[in-house]
This record gives sequence, structure tokens and C-alpha cells, in this order.
Amino acid sequence: MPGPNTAGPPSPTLDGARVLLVDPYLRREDPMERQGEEQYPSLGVLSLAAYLRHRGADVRVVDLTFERDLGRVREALGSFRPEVVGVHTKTLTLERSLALARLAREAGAFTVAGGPDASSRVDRYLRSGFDAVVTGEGETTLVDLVHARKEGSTLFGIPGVAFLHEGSSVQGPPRSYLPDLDALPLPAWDLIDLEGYLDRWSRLTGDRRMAVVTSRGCPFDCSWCSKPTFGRTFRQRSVGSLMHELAMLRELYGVDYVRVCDDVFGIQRAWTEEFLEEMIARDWGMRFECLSRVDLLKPELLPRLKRAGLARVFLGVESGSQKMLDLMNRGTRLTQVERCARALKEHGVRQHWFLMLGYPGETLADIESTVELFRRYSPEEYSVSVALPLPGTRFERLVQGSPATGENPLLFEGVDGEIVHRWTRGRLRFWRRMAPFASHFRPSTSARLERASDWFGQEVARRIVVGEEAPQVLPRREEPRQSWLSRPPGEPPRRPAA
Ligand code: B12
Ligand code: SF4
Repeated sequence: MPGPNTAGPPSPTLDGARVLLVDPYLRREDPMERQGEEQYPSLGVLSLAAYLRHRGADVRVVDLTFERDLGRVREALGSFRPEVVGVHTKTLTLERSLALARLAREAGAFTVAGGPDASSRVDRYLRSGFDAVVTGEGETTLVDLVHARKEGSTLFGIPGVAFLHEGSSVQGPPRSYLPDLDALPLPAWDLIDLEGYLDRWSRLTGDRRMAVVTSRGCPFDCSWCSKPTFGRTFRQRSVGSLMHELAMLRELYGVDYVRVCDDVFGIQRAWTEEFLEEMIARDWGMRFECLSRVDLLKPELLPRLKRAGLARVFLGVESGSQKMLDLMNRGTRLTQVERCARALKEHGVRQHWFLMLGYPGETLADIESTVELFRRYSPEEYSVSVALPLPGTRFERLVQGSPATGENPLLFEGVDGEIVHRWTRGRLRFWRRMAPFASHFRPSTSARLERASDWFGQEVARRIVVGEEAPQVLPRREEPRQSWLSRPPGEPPRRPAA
């Protein structure tokens, strides 16, 4: 089984400390995800497990993804008797994380939460049963925390650690980011049932798929993007270390398709070129998919990306209106979207567009432009999310000044935002379904169809809008709607990244 591949930076020896890490995501409890097919183990948990093990801890992992209930955690608490239980957190799994904290505490373990959700609402986790929260990048912080527990020393002053002291939350200074990602050991694949994931992929697609990261963080500054773990830093692994990981996945597990889980793939052009050269030279027949930006996937790169195995790209297209892209601080141009979409089509690379509705300032005319852009390029896959002001984002600050610090801004004055949302999704679905037939239409038929769709779109819009003016999307006080986390049956998978 794979072990650590480097010595790594110096840090305390954990002397056999028993640590249990839990990924609380439980697919069958998530009605939206039950139909989803895109399942990968948490790379964060696997990286932490490998790092702790490398520092001398005795580590176990319970991945609940395909479990029926918390039975395996109970079992591990009883037989392994961990001193520390660490839980990976996402907003979707908050309740289950809190239930796990209760179970672990009852079993006498010290409980710690980490990952995107705990990092963005530390107090919530501390006041609901966790002994500590690790914010941001977890490897070195968790080692220091486990070491302090082992030694019985204080948690005060440990960078990246928060805990409650006499009822108040105390937070150590921010932890600096790991300077060299190559110093991390390979993920601890052997601590989970990786074969279970691979078998499932095999049945679904014929490929043995696994995830990797080639970098951490993203230097861009889209106004709605929340980056609770790696902030605006950007660190890239060397191509050599990535190729080593891919070779191991291939040899040990027969992986032949890789999802690159970076926030954005291809930020450094020289790195991308080197990676493509390596993939082409090795000729493994391994395919990959990634999330990227239209300004990075330059058409001249496409032939080599395709030869290197690029099969699918997730693109944050977001809107067909330049005004909206500028308001979102996206830093992309519609001309780039068009160029990129054309090039991907030409080279037979599947595209999945992320579209966003309801960002402040959006009018029905902007939504029309989005539908129009979609119609012209008809990506093979797409998902639509509702803009949500996440904690710590520029978007959140923007709506804070308004009388309503609305958590669900897809609300048009005088109009039910939900109708606009459904209506738009309906039209996108219609155009997606028409796409395979479009090439058989005569140009005059296509033009008639487009005119009818425009007329129908505008007519319905007129009926649901009260007043003459195209309404602005305005935030309004309401309970948060988690529609950005969910998707109705039959829709393609939701956006995986910000
Ligand atoms: C790849 C990815 C996916 C993949 C793989 C998911 C998986 N199993 O990890 C897929 C496509 C399946 C996916 C699905 C979903 N995802 Co996702 N995904 C990502 C993405 C782009 C990268 C995650 C990653 O691998 N990072 C690399 C690893 C090394 O970092 P990490 O996980 O953050 O872990 C580090 C720290 O967080 C910390 N840490 C993490 N856990 C713990 C635990 C302890 C105890 C400690 C001490 C520290 C610690 O230490 C780790 C190492 O430094 C992130 C965006 C991002 N940059 O985080 C979104 C993100 C995590 N996903 C998100 C969401 C919402 C989802 C879905 C719920 C969406 C949906 N409904 O379809 C599902 C949930 C499914 C699931 N199985 O969990 C959100 C979570 C937001 C939130 N607050 O909850 C994120 C942050 C994107 C965003 N900005 O909105 N996702
Ligand atoms: S949305 Fe994507 S490109 Fe924009 S800041 Fe977030 S991760 Fe970076």
C-alpha cells in the first residue's frame, strides 16, 4: 500500500496517538444527491490522514458516503477508542457532524471540526458540541493539536485552532499556508474503501475514476466566491509530484480517468504546458476532467489538451450579460466565452456550464441574454445556481448595507423570483433538448423557432412582471433557501466549486 513519499517539514512526533477522521457525507440521506453520480472521497480527509500517519499517529478513517447510518462510527469508537475524533464539515452535513460530536464525546474522545463549513462559522461548531475547530488548511494545525492533547499542554496560541475558554471563543493566530505542496505525503487511499468508489464508477461509466488536486487556492476574486479554507492564495504542485501520484493510482488501483479537483485548473500557463507534455509523452490512455475559466482555456491549447486526455470541462460561464459578469467581478469577457465554447466543440471536449441567477443588478433582459448565449452554444451539460451571499464574501458586504441583509436574493420586486428561476430553467432545458435536432433544421425553421422562443419568453416575462420597468433583483429578508445546494430530479449535477 502507498506510504508517504517525502520526509515533509519537521513537526512533532505523535507517538501512536489514536485519531479517527470522519467524512460525514451520507449519500442516501441527501435526497438531491441520491440521484447524483459524481462521488469521490474527500481528498482533505485523505491528506490529513496521510500527514498524521507520517507524523507517527495511529489513524483510522470512517467514510460514511455509502453507509446506511452512523453504525461504523459507533463501531470504531468502541473498538479503536480514539483519543481525538476529527470531522470534515460541509454546510450540507452540519446536523450529522453535530451528532457525531455528541457520540464521540460520550465515548470520551476530544472532538475537532475542520473543513469549509467549520472554517466559516467557528462559533456554531464550538457551541454545539465540538471541543475545537481547525480553520483553513488542516495538516500542520491538526498535528500540533493532537500533539498538545497527547502532551496535555494548552491549546492557547496554536495557530489555526479555536476553542471555548470560560464560555468565550478563543482563536489562535492564523496558520500560515504550507509553502510546498510537494512535501505532502500521498493521500491515504488505503484507509478507505477506494475499491467501492472505483467499482461504482466502473458500473456507471466503464471508467475507474478518482480525484486529485494539482494546486490549492485561487487568485481570482469573484464577488460571490467563498474561500474559507485556502483564501486567495495559490500554490501549485510540481508536475513531477502529480505524475507520481497518477502513476501510483494507475498501478495500484487501475485508475484510468481523473477528476482534477482544483478550484481552477490551468492558472500557470508554463505548468499547464509541462503537464500536457508529460501526459502526451506517457501515453497512458488516461482521461481527465477539470474546472477552468474561459480566459485560461486558450484555443491554441485545445489540440494538446485533447491529446493529453481532456474529456470534460466545467466552466463558470455564469451569465450571458457582460454587465453581470462585470458586477460579479468575474474578470471574463463574453467574447472569451464564445471563443472557448467554440474551440471545445471543435475538439470534441464535453462542456458543463455553471450559470448563476439572481445576482444583484440582474434584470430580465440580462436573463434573456443568458438564455440566448446558451441557445447559441448549447453545452452538453449545465447547472443553474442561485446567487447566495456566503459569509466573508464581497457579495455579502454588498447586501449588508441594504435594509435586508437578504440571504436569498433571487427576488424581483413585485415578482416571485422562484417563478423567474423555474421559467429560466425550463427554457434552458428546452434548448438543451432541441440541440441534437438543431443541425437537421433548415435555417429558416431555426430562425422561426428562435423568434417564437423570444416572443414566448418576453410574453411570459411581461405577465409575471408588475410594472413597466424591467425589475432589479433586490435582496429581501427571508429565511435562507439552500437551492444552491440542491437540484431537482433530472437536472445535471450542481456546481462543485465556487
Ligand atoms: C472537489 C469538490 C467536490 C467533489 C468531491 C467532493 C469530496 N468528496 O471532497 C464533488 C464534485 C463530488 C463535490 C460535491 C459536493 N460539493 Co464540493 N467541492 C469540491 C472542491 C472544488 C475541492 C475540494 C477538495 O478536494 N479540496 C482539496 C482538499 C485538500 O481540501 P479540503 O477538502 O478543503 O481539506 C482541507 C481543509 O479544509 C482542512 N480540513 C478538511 N476537513 C477537515 C477535518 C478536520 C478534522 C480538520 C482538522 C481539518 C479539515 O484540511 C484539509 C487539508 O488541508 C471544493 C472547493 C474548495 N476549494 O474547497 C468544493 C466544496 C467543498 N464543495 C461544496 C459543496 C457545496 C458540495 C456539494 C454539497 C454540492 C452538491 N450538493 O452537489 C457536494 C457534496 C458531496 C460530498 N461528497 O461531500 C462547497 C462546500 C461549501 C460548504 N460550506 O459546505 C465547496 C467549498 C465549494 C464552494 N465554495 O461552494 N465537491
Ligand atoms: S469562482 Fe472560481 S475563479 Fe472565481 S474566485 Fe472563486 S474559485 Fe476563483
